[in-house]
Amino acid sequence: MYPEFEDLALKLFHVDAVKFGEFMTKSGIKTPVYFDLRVIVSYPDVMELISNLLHNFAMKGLEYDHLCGVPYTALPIATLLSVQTKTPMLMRRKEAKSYGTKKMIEGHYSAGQKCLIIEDVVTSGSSVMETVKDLRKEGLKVNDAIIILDREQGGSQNLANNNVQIKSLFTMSTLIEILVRKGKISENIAFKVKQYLNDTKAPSSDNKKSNNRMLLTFEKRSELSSNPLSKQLFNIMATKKTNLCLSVDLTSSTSILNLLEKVGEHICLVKTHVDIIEDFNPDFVAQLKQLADRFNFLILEDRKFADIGNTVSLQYQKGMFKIADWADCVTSHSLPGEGVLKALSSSCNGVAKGVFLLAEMSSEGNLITPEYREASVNMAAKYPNLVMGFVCQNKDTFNNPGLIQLTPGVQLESSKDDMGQIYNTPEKVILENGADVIVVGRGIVASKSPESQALIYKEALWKCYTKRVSGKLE
Ligand code: S5P
Repeated sequence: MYPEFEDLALKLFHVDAVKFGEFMTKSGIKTPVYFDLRVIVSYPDVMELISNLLHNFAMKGLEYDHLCGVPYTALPIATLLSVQTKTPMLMRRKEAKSYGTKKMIEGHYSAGQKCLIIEDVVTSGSSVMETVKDLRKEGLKVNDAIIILDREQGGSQNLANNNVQIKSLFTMSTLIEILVRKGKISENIAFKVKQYLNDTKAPSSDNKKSNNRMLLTFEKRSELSSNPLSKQLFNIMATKKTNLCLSVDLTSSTSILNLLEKVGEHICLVKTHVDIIEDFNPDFVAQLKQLADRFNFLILEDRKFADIGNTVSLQYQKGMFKIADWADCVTSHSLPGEGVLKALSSSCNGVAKGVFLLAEMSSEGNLITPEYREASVNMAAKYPNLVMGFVCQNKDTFNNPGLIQLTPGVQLESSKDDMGQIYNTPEKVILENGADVIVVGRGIVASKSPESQALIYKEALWKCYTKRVSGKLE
C-alpha cells in the first residue's frame, strides 16, 4: 500500500469525516460507523490529497472528455480534478427546476462524448445512477466512476449491472484495516462495523424493482402500506381507476356540492379549503360526507397547519369548522416540528385520521430546501399510523411504497399563473416526478364544462399511471 493512502485514511479519521460509535441513518437504522465527507471542504490539504490520489491512481487508464461530480460533496473534488487535468467539467442539477424545460446538465458538450463520474461514497450506487441517467439522456457516454470510498454494500455490483465500472480509493475493509493497524480503532469496533455492513447490504438493482413505488400498482401498494387510510385511498384508486384529486376552491357551499354531484364518480379524493367558503355550515359538511359515501371518495381538508401543537389541536377540533369531525385527512406543514403531528394524532379520539405532510411546494421561489424536505420525511417516519404521505413535487422525496405522493400544480399544458403557481403536465408529474394522486383545481373548476374536463383529466392521469407501472418508460 502506498503511504499516501494511509495518510488520507488517518486524515479522514482526524477531521471526523469517518466516525465510529452509535449513529442513526436517514432511514432510522442504527449504524456503528458514520461518514460525512462534506467536512473536507474545511481542510484544503485533505482536498488536495484526495484529488491527487484520484488523479494518480483512480483516473489512470480511463478515457473521458468531461468530468462530472455527483452533487454536492463531490463537486469541489471534481472542480480540482478539472483544473488539474484541464478537463472540462459538467454539472448536474440536483433538483430539476419544476417549470418548463430547464436543463438538468450545465456546461457545453456534444452527444457521444465520454463523461467520467466523481463521487465521495457509494452505498447502493443509486446517487451515481441518478447522475448517470441524466447524462445518458443527453447522449453522453458514461462507463466509469471514480469514488473515494466504496462501502461494499452492493453499490459496485449495482453500478456494474448498469454498465458503470467503479474505481475507489478505499473499500470499507481497507479503510478499517488501516485504522486498526494505526491504533485508531479497536479490533472489536472493526468487527462490529464489518458485521453491520454485511447485514445491511443495499438492495440489488434487480430486487429493487419489487420495492420501487414507481413500478408497483396501487393494489400492491395498498398491501404494503401500514397506514389504514393510505390503504383505503390506494384501494379506492384501484377500484375506481382514478388518481384524480379535485381541489374544489370555490366560495359557496352550493357550488361545491353541485360540482361534486357532477364529478364525484371521477375522483378518489376531494380537497377542500373550508375557510374560503362564505356560507360554511354544518349542513354543508353533512351533504359533503353523503357525497363522499355515495361516490366513494375521501375528504382532504387542505388546512396546512403550521403552528405549535396546542394551537393546531384547537384549530383542528374547535372553532366553527371542527375539521376533525368530518375530514378524513388534512394537510400540515412540518415547519413547527413534531408537535404538530403529536397534536393531530392525539386529536381524533382514536378514530383513524390521516395527514399529508408538505415536503415541497409547487409555487415559484418557495423557501423549502432539500434539507427541509429530508427532515420532514424523517419526522413523518415516527408517525406511520398518521402520515399517509407527502405533498411534494419529486419522486426522490421518499421511497416507502406504502406512502402516497400527492402532487398539486398540474394542468394539461405546463404554464404558470400570475401569482407564482407552477403547472406541470400529467406526463411530467407522474412518469418523471413520481406523483400518485394528482391535485387539479382551476384546470377543472374554472373550465366551461367541469364535468367533461374532469373526465379528460381522469383519463389522462390514469393513462400515465398505467404506463408507469408497466415499466415501459424509455
Ligand atoms: O405546493 C402546493 C400545495 C398545495 S396543497 N401547491 C398547491 O397549489 N397546493 C394546493 O393545490 C393549493 O392550495 C390549491 O388549492 C391547489 C392547486 O390549485 P390549482 O387551481 O392551482 O390547480
